[in-house]
Amino acid sequence: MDLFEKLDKLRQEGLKDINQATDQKNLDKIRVELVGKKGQLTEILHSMKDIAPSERPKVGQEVNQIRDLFQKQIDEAKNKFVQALIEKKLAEEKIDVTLPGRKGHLGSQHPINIILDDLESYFIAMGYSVVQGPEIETDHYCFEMMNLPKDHPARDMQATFYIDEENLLRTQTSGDQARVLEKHDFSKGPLKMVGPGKVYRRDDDDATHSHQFQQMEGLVVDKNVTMSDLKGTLEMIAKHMFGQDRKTRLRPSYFPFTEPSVEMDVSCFNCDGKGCAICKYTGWIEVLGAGMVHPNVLENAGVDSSVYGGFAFGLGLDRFAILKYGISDIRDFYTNDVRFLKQFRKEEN
Ligand code: FA5
Repeated sequence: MDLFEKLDKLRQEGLKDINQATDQKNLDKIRVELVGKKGQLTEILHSMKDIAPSERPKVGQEVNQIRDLFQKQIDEAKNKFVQALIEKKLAEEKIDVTLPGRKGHLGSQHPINIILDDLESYFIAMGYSVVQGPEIETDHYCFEMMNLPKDHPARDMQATFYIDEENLLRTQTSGDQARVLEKHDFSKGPLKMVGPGKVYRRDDDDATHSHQFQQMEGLVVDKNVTMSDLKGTLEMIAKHMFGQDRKTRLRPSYFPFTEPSVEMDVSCFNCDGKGCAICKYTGWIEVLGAGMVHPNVLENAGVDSSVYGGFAFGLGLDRFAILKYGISDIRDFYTNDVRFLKQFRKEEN
């Protein structure tokens, strides 16, 4: 068989092979065999040295034509495979837009966070700023700056988790008072802040006591702040939170950082003041401590107590939540029972 017959045979068989390719991989194999570097066409080109020089241009031309033909057929076959693959994918991944969508389940906000957000917005609207102090607090800010030197008997009022001599888990958010008082520039206006956060005490847990709970500190310092400003503020908070009908009372109390000091009680949600196990048969639940800022607290922070005075309060967010939602055990806030939390879920659409 001469070279032209060989080329003719290769053209026919090559075209047949390309037409019969089963998939892209198979087609690629055929391409390598026909037009690849070590393919049959290249082999024929190498054998040109054995033929008469006058024949060589003709053979070369023929080889080029066959290569172009193969390449064109291979490209067409490849396009067909790609097209078929796209169609298969489109058919498989078809979306039925008439199917109903999947329902997203909403989580619920923790009741204490609901109260916290509500109170924060309330105070912000009255021009207070919101500060956040550290949960691991120093003895210096938690007690000493608050007029509670070491060995002061009133330290027993708040059983403390000490980390070492100087560091402790804060028992109250009152340290925030000292921190902001130190920094406040009174030439720019009065100081009005609230400081919410977690606090810790070595208290025995019961229906209204937890060893970890949340407080919101409040502090207002300016010239001419009076006890009636404090009373008005506390009454407004209570009415805002519990409605007009809930009874409240202020009792004289003692805190080293305020003078005079008071505590506010709200009538028990469970017995409406008659007395029950939740309110320990008093008819009242204590929600906050407050008073007029002690001059020593101002002086300790470098504020002139002969010019400035103010009021402060520390309210128990857990107690607020107990009274607002009628919850009979504070421990429900910390056990993370989903059935309990679900009750505070906003309506799902
Ligand atoms: C204080 O912690 C003062 N720092 C409050 C204060 C601030 C007074 C500024 C004056 C000026 P007391 O220990 O009473 O005070 O706690 C304040 C509130 O935290 C209580 O009224 C109560 O609502 C809440 N509370 C106290 N102990 C617990 C507890 N173990 N579990 C849950 N809530 C508690």
